[in-house]
Amino acid sequence: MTDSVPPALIAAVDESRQWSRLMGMAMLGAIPGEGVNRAALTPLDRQARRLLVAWAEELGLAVSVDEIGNLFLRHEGTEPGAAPVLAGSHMDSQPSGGRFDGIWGVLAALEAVQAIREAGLSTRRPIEVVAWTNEEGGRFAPGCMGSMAWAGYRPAGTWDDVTDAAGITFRAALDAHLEAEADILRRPLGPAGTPPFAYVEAHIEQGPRLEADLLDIGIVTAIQGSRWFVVDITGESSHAGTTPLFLRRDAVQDMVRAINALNALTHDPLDVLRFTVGRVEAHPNTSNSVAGRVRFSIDLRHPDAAVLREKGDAIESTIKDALCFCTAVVTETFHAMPTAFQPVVPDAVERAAAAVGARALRMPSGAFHDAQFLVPVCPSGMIFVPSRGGVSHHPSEYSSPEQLATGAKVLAATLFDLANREA
Ligand code: HGY
Ligand code: MN
Ligand code: MN
Repeated sequence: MTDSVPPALIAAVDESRQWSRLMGMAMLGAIPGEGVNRAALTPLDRQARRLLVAWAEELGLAVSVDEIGNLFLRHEGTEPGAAPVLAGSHMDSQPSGGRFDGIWGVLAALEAVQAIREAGLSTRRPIEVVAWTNEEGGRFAPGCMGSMAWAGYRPAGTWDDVTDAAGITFRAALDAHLEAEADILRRPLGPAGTPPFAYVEAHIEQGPRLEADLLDIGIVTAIQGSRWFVVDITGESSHAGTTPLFLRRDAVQDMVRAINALNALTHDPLDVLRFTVGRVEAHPNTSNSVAGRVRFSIDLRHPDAAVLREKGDAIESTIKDALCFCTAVVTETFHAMPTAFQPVVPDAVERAAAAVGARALRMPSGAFHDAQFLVPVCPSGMIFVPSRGGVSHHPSEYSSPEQLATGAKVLAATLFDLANREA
């Protein structure tokens, strides 16, 4: 243990308290296989937030919410006017998600602040635990709406007309959400004049690297870029039994042609480029009608901006050249270029991991995170803990209580370091 981190702080991180809070959250939206389905801006999401607020208020943290639903829990420093250190992640899950993606980062930040206070330590700077709205983008696409709006990357009203599967708009769901949380102090959207001193996000790795290399901590240095598209293919629905092929304008068959062409466009012998079609909706979606319309999603990722630009910009023409009988409209809904973290936070994480005695590795993130949108606002960074089998976005996602406690200790040491820094 180096002298930069008070032993009392590390000792105050409570593995079983953090684990039982996580398991309490996992009950809200529990699905078979120990998974979670807790979409953003739903009653389940609000129940989880109320549980978090209750724990925060027990601790004496000041709770506030902004106009896009980002939730903040503030630990006061000895210099209240000093730029705060932010730490957190997201509370919404994938529809067939796990118990740790996002929510652990929020609870680890709460655990770190609680450990600082229970160790009898103070910090110069305030520390604000944050839960960003709609990171996953499962119900309302794209993801990271809360952090993008807060950081000014996109205007807050950008997604008002986005609808979920039930046709509810993001605006309507957000208004209902803010109404339900009208008792919580409202705060302005954004850094409100003084940017945070730093932002640190703890998150499960969602990949196999740390487990395979028998490591405890990932010191995240960068996040690869992501581009999302929605493709609407329009043909004509007709009778499956009576319509001869030469008369058909079959949107499903043309979608297959388009996806085959996209597979060729995105083929990467190095297996670095990630191309995924995860969502397909056909209309009228019956077995005995030729599909007149299809909507499918594209998720494209790469760590090199030039590759992401080149391949992403070729998607629309590749699709249109592949169609035989239908027309297509291609809409880009998410555009996040590869992002590198400034050295301040990764360096602090590295020192904290050493102080805690954790085996750590500097590594990039294959998943996107809210942290990437904080980079233009303040020095940002992330802490990874191992994921069993590298599995995530699946009910069997798992990290052990010990692994998560080590992550919370490194987060606590990192926050204590940053929150006591001068400039
Ligand atoms: O999709 C992602 O990369 C993140 O896990 N939401
Ligand atoms: Mn996540
Ligand atoms: Mn996720």
